[in-house]
Amino acid sequence: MADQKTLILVKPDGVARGLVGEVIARIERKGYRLEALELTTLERATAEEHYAEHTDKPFFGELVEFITSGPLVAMCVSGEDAITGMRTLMGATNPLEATPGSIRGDFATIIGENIVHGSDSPESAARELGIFFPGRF
Ligand code: IDP
Ligand code: MG
Repeated sequence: MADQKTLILVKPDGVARGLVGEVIARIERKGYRLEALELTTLERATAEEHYAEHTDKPFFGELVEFITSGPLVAMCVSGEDAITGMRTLMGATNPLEATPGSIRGDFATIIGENIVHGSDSPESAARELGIFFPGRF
């Protein structure tokens, strides 16, 4: 058990569909805390840095296109085992496999537009929080 901080994004599809409040409500209801929150539209270079691990994937181009297509909400979320806990709250990457009751299971149908991002490890969380909230966490 550990108090952790993680980067959560409500991606442009979630913002466009008016799901920001819904996602935040689930995070708060679960018992996690908001440490920082910002509405922002990513520059291409920032998006490429954020998704650097996927540079060689065939879907990298559309991924960067999509994440820069409109405003997103970036948050630092904290709590006990918040990194893994938020991944559970989000559901599987592919909404087809995401359990009903999870954010992706309840609100998404396709993998490219799956509403939320959450860091997948302490190393990713530190790196990603440094991109979105430099010098703060
Ligand atoms: P994650 O968001 O659950 O951590 P990752 O494997 O890190 O999943 O992929 C990053 C994002 O890239 C996913 O959330 C999804 O939107 C998109 N993605 C992943 N795999 C595919 C794919 O095969 N086709 C299109 N988009 C994908
Ligand atoms: Mg990931």
